[in-house]
Amino acid sequence: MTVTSLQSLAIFGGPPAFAEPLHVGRPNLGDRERLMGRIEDILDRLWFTNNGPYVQAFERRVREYCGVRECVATCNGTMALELLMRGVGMQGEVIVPSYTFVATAHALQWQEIRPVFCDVSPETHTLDPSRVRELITPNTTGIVGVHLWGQPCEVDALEAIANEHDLQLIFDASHALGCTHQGRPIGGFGRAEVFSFHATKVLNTFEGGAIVTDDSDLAEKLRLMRNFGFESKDQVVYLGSNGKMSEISAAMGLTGFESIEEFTDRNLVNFEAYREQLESVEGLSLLKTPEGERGNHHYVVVTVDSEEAGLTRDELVHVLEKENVLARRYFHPGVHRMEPYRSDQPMAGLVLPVTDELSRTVMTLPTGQAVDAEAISRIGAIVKTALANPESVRECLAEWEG
Ligand code: T4K
Repeated sequence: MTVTSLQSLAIFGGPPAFAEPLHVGRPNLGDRERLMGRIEDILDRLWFTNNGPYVQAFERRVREYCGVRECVATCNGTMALELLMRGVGMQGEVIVPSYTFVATAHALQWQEIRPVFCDVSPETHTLDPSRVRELITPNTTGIVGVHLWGQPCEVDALEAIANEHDLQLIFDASHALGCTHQGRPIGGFGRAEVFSFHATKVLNTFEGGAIVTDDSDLAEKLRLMRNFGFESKDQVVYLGSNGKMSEISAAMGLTGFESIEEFTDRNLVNFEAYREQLESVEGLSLLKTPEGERGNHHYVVVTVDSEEAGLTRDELVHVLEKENVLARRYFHPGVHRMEPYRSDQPMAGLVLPVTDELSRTVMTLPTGQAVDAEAISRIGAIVKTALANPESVRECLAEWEG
């Protein structure tokens, strides 16, 4: 059902524009038959995990794709971050953005390393290097840059700061497979980078992650740490955990890689369709990939200026939810406002004005294979209809809440 008038909006009792929910983060699926063939093969071989042939092939594929020497595949992105942070010797304090998924900070805190929250730039939503400098103390051992939304963060400036102060620099590239910085694939920057292959990511292994690096000694250590520290049968030479990727996950990843261009092309087409719908709407701005960089457009990120638009981000999200468009308020309310950070660091917000503003004003819209131009045009019509009548919409939402 296409929304054409105020009264046809679902908040006023019209039928939802979509019969089924449209999610942010619907998994991308490659060729189902090839996946099933690989799963049959895994079942026939009775080799399910512990560095099997599919995991090794997946690691090779990631290495080629990112142009790096080493890839250590893991059971998820959070475990990859934890292993890497420990592997490079982070301790004491580490500087991270608060405007990220909570796992970036949890991976530090889990190991009793204090995340020191740094503000981001309003243009890119990634770490503001000038703010990073201000937060360095004698206890600082590292910096975690996040390529949020698949937008490369300010890699060169962060590298300069890390070199100057002798700090470990790693990147949380969970969103950034397929992105480039100055023509070089994300994956080869800093000491190492981490990808997430969670179901909601551009390429997924159901659950999964990987650490990529050019440092072979570090990779060797991480491989031991990923497998309880086993060097060979019965020989444990290191403190380790269980961070291994399973064969079925790797099969999913290999299958996804065969369609990766299709996934990113579709995201780009969707992004352009959203741009056509929303770019000229007063009070809305779409985050664009910086000039000269390549993004994967896996997240469609819209900032809502309520003064200009007439409705707040939260009001617009409610309108969309009633239409079965499940826009997300990533990354609300900012990690520093979540436990345990809210209690441990109650003053952190004082130096995070941009983070607070973004977490109040940003929403992400559905994209990926589950969305097409027709769906986006319907979403555009909902947004424009609601924003053309902000007072009536607000009154109606107040009634829903009442
Ligand atoms: N660093 C960053 C910057 C990250 O964004 C993440 C993860 C990590 C580190 C850690 O990586 P992992 O350890 O997760 O590999 C989701 C994901 O669970 C999380 O992986 C992701 N970031 C984050 C941005 O999004 P939630 O709590 O929003 O997930 P959930 O369950 O609400 O799912 C999101 C949407 O996706 C839902 O609307 C429904 C849809 N969905 C989800 C799943 C799991 C599906 O349609 N099918 C599915 O199978 O965190």
